[in-house]
Amino acid sequence: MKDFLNEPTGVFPSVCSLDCPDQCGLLVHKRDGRIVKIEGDPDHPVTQGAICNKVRHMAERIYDPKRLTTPLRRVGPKGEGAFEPITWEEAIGTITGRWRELIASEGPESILPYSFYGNMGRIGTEGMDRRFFNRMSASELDQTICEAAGSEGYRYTMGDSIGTSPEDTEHAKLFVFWGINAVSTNMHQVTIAEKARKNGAKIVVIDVHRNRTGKWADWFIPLKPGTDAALALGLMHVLFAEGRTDEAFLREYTVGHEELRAHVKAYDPDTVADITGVPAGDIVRLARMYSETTPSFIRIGNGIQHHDNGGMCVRTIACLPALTGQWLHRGGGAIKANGGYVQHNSRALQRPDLRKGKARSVNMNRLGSALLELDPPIRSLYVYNTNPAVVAPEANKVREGLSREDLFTVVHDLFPTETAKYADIVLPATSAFENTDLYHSYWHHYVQIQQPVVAPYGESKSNVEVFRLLARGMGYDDPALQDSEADLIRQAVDYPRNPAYDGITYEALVERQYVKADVKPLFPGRLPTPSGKIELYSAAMGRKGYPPLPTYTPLLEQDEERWPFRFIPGPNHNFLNSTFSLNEKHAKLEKAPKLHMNAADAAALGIGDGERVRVWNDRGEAELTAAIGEDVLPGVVVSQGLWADAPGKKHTVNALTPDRLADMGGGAVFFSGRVQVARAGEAVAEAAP
Ligand SMILES: Nc1nc2c(c(=O)[nH]1)N[C@H]1C(S)=C(S)[C@@H](COP(=O)(O)OP(=O)(O)OC[C@H]3O[C@@H](n4cnc5c(=O)[nH]c(N)nc54)[C@H](O)[C@@H]3O)O[C@H]1N2
Ligand SMILES: Nc1nc2c(c(=O)[nH]1)N[C@H]1C(S)=C(S)[C@@H](COP(=O)(O)OP(=O)(O)OC[C@H]3O[C@@H](n4cnc5c(=O)[nH]c(N)nc54)[C@H](O)[C@@H]3O)O[C@H]1N2
Ligand code: SF4
Ligand SMILES: [Mo]
Repeated sequence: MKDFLNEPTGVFPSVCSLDCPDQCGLLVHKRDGRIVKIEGDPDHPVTQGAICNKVRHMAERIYDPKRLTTPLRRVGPKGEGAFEPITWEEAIGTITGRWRELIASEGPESILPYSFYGNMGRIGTEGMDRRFFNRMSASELDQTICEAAGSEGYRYTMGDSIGTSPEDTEHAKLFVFWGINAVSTNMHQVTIAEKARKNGAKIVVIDVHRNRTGKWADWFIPLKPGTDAALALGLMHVLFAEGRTDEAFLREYTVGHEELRAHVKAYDPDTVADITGVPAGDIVRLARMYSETTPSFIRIGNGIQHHDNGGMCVRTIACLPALTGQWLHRGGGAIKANGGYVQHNSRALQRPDLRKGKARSVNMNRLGSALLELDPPIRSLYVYNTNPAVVAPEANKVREGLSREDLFTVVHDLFPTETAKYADIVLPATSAFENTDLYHSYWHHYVQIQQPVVAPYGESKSNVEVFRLLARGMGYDDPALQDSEADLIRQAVDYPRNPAYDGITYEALVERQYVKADVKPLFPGRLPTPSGKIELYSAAMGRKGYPPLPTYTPLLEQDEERWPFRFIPGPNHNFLNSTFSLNEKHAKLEKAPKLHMNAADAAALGIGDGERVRVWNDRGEAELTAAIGEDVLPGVVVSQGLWADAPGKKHTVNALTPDRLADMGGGAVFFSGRVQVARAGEAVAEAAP
């Protein structure tokens, strides 16, 4: 290990820990033991020194006076946020004492870990924590909140989360950004597209909101939410009908093209225009542009999969590059996610062998229902790397569950989040810059390391360290539960089954900071699908009860009379999910939690730009600031950002989102709900149910 901590002043290489595909290389400037500046590392081969505004202001988060410094014990009612400091010894003693009692009286499945990727470091998010809860045989969390539906859908078509190499896309001549707000959420893909644009490439954006990415496009195509599969099938209709397909590619590398050819006859441009709201002429024009431009590249976003039909939608769009043989052209094809290439040795890291028997699995998107309804009940919740009171669907149900007096809740975080307010014990977490951890991106192919640049803030501890302490407190004497960070990284990257890890060792990472995984081009070659080819027809899907061919199914909520607006509560530019929502600098940059609506809808409701509006449905309500214009279609409202509530102001948009599950993967359907909108404070007669 390089000892950066011994040098109080200097510039040190780091990696961005946030849940963002770019996973930038960083340079951390330190003076007298304190971070004074963070910038991009020009030596990083993909991100090349450019970073986003939010991480340029990261030091303000690290030293935010609100940051937690000691363990805390709750002294007021749940949800109020009244705590007193305690020692680590007391905290670990209280937690392990309660857990021993629960295990003796109700069994280890009464305890549920709840986590996500607030820090993408693998040993802290899917390493020592998993070992600990496996050893305990606690209930398991099904981590479905982000990309589960789309990943399963993409896998039916392509076999795994594998796609085009991002650096290759600089050769593309057409970029289709489909349901991704890349200017905010994948800025280096935008940088690469800009480079290609200078060589004549065109940029198409297909979205329900003309946000920063839509405004940057050469051609912005707005459509009705949840209708993308129909649009993709309409494009396929035109490609087949006009003889614009690459027949040699279809024969060599796909299964089911004849079935698909017959199937898409039903999706003619007029039918698809009715479904999607995209004019028939535009559908034909886009199909022609797509077939006439090589290489063409589709960046498939997360937005489309957060719908009732999200899995099938991603599976359908993922079929498109095969129709024109784009996978054989450097820079052509698609990226949904590339995490499959750099999958580390998760068995060695997580040690499922420490578990006794099979545990019950709880879908993280249904946390409220799980806390209120599961039998036998969950008696203890341990939350880390996530903020479910704000980010999980049906927030009011989640908060009702978290309010249960008989639920023993522990939250490990850097900040007193909304979720932490419901905790019995709060533990202070180190920031990523205070830890050692292993990183790999779900977009580019580099594996990276973080070595501690600054000492732990206050008494804060890393996830790995806390689980080592909890293991000791529980009397678990398995040596794997005391492994060092370096041990854990060594075990994760020692993975002969994935040849991409050849030559990637702990020592190489320490020495070089960025090591490229040895990723081979997908074609020519065999895909990890059952047939080894792109599955336009998937027998595996048929066996699971899905239509084996790509198919459009409408969203479930259709009661337009009662709830006139489809509600799309997405992320924003200056936060990372709910991270930064408590940091003044970032909240100021974002100004206010907005609701974008069409001018015609606003006029009909007498709402003026900048006015506060109430947004509600059967699940709950939120108060936002109206942003009126032509950036969304009539009948659609879009909010941006997962804000914390302010005194007297309900900003939690997930109070309105459904906790039903998507068609695949147990995924979330954040964007498939409906709402009503009115000026805040104005009484509105609701239509009878
Ligand atoms: N600045 C910033 N960057 C982030 C994040 C953040 O919060 N802020 N979050 C990170 C995480 S965890 C993730 S998963 C990614 C998410 O980032 P993206 O992949 O960009 O996904 P979203 O922003 O959720 O949605 C993308 C777009 O889908 C659109 N959309 C919604 N419904 C539909 C639809 O039915 N059809 C179409 N075509 N478009 C639709 C939305 O308007 C939005 O513009 O970003 C990561 N990066
Ligand atoms: N309405 C709506 N809801 C959404 C989405 C949406 O688009 N719309 N997006 C969804 C998606 S794609 C995702 S991925 C989820 C993400 O939701 P979360 O995973 O909850 O992400 P964050 O809100 O960033 O919260 C991460 C928390 O982890 C903490 N943290 C950071 N580093 C560490 C660490 O090292 N240790 C510990 N113990 N804690 C740490 C941070 O301080 C922060 O409070 O949200 C989902 N929710
Ligand atoms: S949030 Fe994304 S773009 Fe910003 S520094 Fe981190 S990896 Fe780079
Ligand atoms: Mo996500």
